[in-house]
Amino acid sequence: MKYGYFDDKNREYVIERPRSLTLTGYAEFTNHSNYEQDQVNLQYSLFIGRTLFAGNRVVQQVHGNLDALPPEEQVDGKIVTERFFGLSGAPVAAYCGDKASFLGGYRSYGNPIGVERGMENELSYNENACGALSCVLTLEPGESRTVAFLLGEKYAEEAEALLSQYENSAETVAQELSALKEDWEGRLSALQVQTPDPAFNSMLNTWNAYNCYMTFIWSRAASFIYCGLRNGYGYRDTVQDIQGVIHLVPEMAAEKLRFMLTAQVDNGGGLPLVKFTHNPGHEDTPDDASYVQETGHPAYRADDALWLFPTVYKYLTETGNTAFLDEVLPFANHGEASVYEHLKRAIQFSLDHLGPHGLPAGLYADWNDCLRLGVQGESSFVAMQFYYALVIQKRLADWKGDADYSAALSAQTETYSRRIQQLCWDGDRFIRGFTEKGERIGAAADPEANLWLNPQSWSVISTLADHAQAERSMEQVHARLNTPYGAELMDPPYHAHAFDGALAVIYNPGVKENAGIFSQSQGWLILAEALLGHGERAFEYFLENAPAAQNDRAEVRVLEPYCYGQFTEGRNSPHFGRSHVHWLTGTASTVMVGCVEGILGLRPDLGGLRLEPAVPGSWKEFTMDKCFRGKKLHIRVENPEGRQSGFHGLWLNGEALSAPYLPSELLKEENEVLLRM
Ligand code: IFM
Repeated sequence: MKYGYFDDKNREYVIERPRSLTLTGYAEFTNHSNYEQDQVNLQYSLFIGRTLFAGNRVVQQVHGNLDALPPEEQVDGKIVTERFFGLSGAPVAAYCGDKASFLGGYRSYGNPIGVERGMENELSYNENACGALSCVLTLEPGESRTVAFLLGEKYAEEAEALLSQYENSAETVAQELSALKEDWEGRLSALQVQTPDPAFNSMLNTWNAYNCYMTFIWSRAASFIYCGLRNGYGYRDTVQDIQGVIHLVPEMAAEKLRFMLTAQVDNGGGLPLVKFTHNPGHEDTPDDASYVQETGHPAYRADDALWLFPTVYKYLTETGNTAFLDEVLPFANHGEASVYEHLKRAIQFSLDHLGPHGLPAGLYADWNDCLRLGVQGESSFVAMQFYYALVIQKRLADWKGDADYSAALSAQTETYSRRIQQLCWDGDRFIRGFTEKGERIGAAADPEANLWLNPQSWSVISTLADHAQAERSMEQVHARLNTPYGAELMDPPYHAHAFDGALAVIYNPGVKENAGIFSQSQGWLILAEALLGHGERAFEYFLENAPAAQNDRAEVRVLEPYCYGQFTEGRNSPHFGRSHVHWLTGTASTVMVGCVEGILGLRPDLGGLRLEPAVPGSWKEFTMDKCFRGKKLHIRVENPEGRQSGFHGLWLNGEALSAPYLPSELLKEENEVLLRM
């Protein structure tokens, strides 16, 4: 008997008889809403759950035995919660509420018995729960039907109401999907670019931006593979993560920035850990034993508050909202001050904690968690951050007309520039710092870890390095640290010559801080090369590490092809190129900044927007649609001679400007900008 035929024109098999299809939807419930409890306290979390069937849904009750409590009453802070997995648009034919019954013994998600042989309406009581529902649809030839599976945490009445909204699911689902798409397009629309490189476009327009939203919301504070559930936000991580979304949602970024400013102690230092229950004005600090005991953080970290400078500056220059500097915000412990004063105190904090060479003292650690130079140790990375803080603060002081302070900052900038240069330049590289015993770390003669990435890129970002130093040290980076998967954090890895605080030695060589390719640093590298006008190098560093550019070696990288990971295993690992710790990584924001400010050259300052792209010579033309201070910019960049950087001409709405700079007062609501390189 013939049931159909092959349609040559449309290249498809056309079935001519009705077909019955069984559709099965499946979702797993956690036992407990606190996933740590769920993982490690099974003697409790397994025995509070059960599932039941309610016509069109499997309901999981957590603490279901408390259903006799009068409203508003709790036992040990607990009440019944209900999650559901429901079906709308077709009657349920069979269900299952027990994960083990659904999968079947010695089976996996690839061949669940509940799909292969059908479900037998089992429920769970003290087992791992799931929601599985099937329906049988009979379709005439050419007919299509849509049903919706819904997952939620709602009590019966609301769950019913929600499910009933999807009875005619095709239309509702299409509407919701398009609303969701619109919502995301809105969040991503403040910067959209079209360059000749599809991986760059995909990362910058969508996936890197999405990754930045994730880190912005969660910082690095909730992950199965990143510390589990932490008890608060890391200061430096969170302040850095804000940078990734400032160009997209500046006001949302400002809210978080305010929050982080209120986590600054009145001595200017940042609280290493900002509790989820943070109560500005009333917090203990690392000077109090209670804080140390509660958070596990024994001391201030030298770099925490210094991250405020680039982040606040990015917000001010992106928005032009310099009134932000005058907003008064509380300190974490007591007192309050303007944002400008908060920044002054951050500088003072570093000045109050200088080490024996007169550089900011390491305190507990710098950006590198595995580098303990000691309380009196001195990190060149922090010294450069401090120098950059002075440079930024001077720009702000000049903007505010704070002449005496500006003069003091000028003098300090000179002093620290000279000091860092004298102490940290080692002929062809900047060293990594000094331990409190006075050992120099990262010098050319060291047997291990004699070249470090971050001091080289930060010497450029901070504007400390002179041109010759920048060229020389960045060349060293390329020659010694770069690999097809990105640049290693240092080389050679620690093994037999680690000093006392070189905690990186605990890791296998080529892994994490022990000469892994620490992807966050790749963002600074992209930025540094772009600031030097080296478009080819900046882009090479982008491509090496960009998820979207790894599809032809996905089996090596392993991580999802759309999100950044914390690190990639380096040359010293047998799994060179394999990446780890996805989503919650500072890489998202540093690479975003490296691409936006670096490669695309969109560099706002207090008066307007500088346009200084640093791109591969093969990019002959590209466009950028950007919202800037409420105005729309349609920027076309032409690069007929295939340059990596440099300025030939700029036209704003047809008028020629003399520099690659758009003063904000010249901008209209909509602007056509042509930049010729
Ligand atoms: O800077 C740190 C960060 O705070 C936590 N993850 C690792 C980074 C580098 O050590």
